[in-house]
Amino acid sequence: MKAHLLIDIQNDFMPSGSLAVPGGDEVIPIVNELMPKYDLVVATQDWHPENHGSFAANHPGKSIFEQILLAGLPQTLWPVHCVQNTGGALFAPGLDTRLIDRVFTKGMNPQIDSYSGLYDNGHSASTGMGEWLKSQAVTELQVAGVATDYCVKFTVLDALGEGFDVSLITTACRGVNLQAGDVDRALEEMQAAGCKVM
Ligand code: VGL
Ligand code: ZN
Repeated sequence: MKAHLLIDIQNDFMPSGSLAVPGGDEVIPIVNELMPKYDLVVATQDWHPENHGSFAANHPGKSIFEQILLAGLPQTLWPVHCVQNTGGALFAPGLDTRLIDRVFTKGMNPQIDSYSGLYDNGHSASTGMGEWLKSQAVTELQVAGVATDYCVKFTVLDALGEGFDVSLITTACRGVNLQAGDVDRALEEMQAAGCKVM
């Protein structure tokens, strides 16, 4: 079975959102057209409590994009984004959510971020996605969404680690590029780990 994996196609990652990914909205028409071609469509949703430790606003004196240690792990500080039950956390308008079979939320623990759709950044808790995909006999994943250099990359690396055959649909991914070249380096890292780049 082959699944389409849609990463964080949410308002706050669209060009007008609080953690805007340039061109993030351009992936929507592409994935809408692709979704019907898969046995299953699975989406992730970044879903943070207001007090989440990845928000610069929760660390007085710290700035957005600064690096800190959060419960012992390196953490980039982000603008407040994808807060549970706010508009910013909703799937972006135009995404045909009727074709999504399952949604996995991530990033609920205030003490640890979760870029990957499968595990938190410390690999201490599973979202259940990998287990569920295996229960559905899925062996092949084709990944699209945002951001290429964060949540897409870590989802791909974890999925490869779980033994899935993973391809990245690069035309349907957009990245943050906080530092010039981050997206290119992320693509190289994913390929080196065994991901096919389409
Ligand atoms: C993401 C930063 C913080 C992403 C989520 O979806 O790539 N990036 N939270
Ligand atoms: Zn987040």
